[in-house]
Amino acid sequence: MTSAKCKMQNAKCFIPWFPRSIWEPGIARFSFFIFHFSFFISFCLPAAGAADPRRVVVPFDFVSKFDDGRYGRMVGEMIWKKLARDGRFIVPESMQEVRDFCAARNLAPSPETDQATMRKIVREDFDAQIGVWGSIERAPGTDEDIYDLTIKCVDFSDEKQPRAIYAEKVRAKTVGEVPHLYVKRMLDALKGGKPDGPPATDPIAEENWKKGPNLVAGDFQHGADGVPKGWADRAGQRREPLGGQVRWVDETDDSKNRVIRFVLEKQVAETTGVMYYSDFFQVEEGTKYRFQCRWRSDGPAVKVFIKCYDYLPKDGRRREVYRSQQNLDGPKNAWNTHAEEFTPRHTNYSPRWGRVMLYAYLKPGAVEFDDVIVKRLVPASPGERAKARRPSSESDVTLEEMESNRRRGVEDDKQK
Ligand SMILES: [Ca+2]
Repeated sequence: MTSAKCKMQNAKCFIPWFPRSIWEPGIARFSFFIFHFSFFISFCLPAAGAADPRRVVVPFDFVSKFDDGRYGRMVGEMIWKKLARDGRFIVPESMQEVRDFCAARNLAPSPETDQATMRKIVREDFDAQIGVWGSIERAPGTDEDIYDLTIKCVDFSDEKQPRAIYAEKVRAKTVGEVPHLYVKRMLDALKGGKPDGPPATDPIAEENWKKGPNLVAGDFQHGADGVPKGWADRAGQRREPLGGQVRWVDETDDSKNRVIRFVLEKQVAETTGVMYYSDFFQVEEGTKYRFQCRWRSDGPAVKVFIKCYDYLPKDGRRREVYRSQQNLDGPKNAWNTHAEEFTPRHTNYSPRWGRVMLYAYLKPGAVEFDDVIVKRLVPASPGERAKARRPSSESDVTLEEMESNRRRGVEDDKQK
């Protein structure tokens, strides 16, 4: 009913570069697309929005300079098709219409496009909430089937705090990985609200994620003597007491919420960076875990390491034998959620304890962390449990690699 009214109104509003198909049946959805420059129908927007609660997603052609955009258009087309078929979101009527509209307005989203510009394109030009864009380029100096892929999927619904739904920058080893791995993950994140990591296909794992205990005290709400429960009382390369580089404070815009704030001076940002450890928690080799946290940065690059340790009697101490390095990517000055799975393994040792290391570096500024979660998803297979210390062919981390990782330590982390 409302949509019929809108369609009628839209029909009066002649927009020369739109093909006829946008007024065809079943496309009340497309009326979203042209609201913003149809002045006299603006009263339809809230009504139509209420009638269809689905969010509007605009996929853009990916940039592909190496073949003049051909492959990039294929990726855009593929994403559009998958979204259209899924039906959970409103999408433009076709990629051709996205293309025509972009061409008419000189819009060219690329991974380099800054957040404010993307927000304007998605919110104002397209009157949508979510944008998907990126690039795909043949990897330099490699054979033809290897591609550098960047995917960005951001929800701009909240004017002030865009939410990164998915961000990936990877080298795809085969062209098949693009649709089957990365685009699939992006779509799963979009549908399930899970920002990163593999799709939620394992019901037991998801049940464990929902109901299992958090292995870290990650909300930073409680503590004593200026130290949050479950976290170290010192921080940074020099293990200084909290209150300097790392502070346990109220969130700036929410005095009821406690967070961890890193404050990085230029000199520190460009050298050691700042790190902060959780307490140890028990892990079991071969068990799959999921890490998740919320974070916000106004400049520094952010990483998280989940380091796992074995106990070496001859050294009389714990030794790091596994680490999951997670690179957090998302818009600046906005709360982002990062989630990623990891499975501690080692060829010769048995990871028994883990701890989370929050880390920021590269540029000066402030980073906040909150709601850190580590949960057990899938237990180790019986075979893996029996492994003890016998070499495992499943492990892809050698002792030598772990050793060199350990030696390189933070030096490694500084180089993006
Ligand atoms: Ca909190």
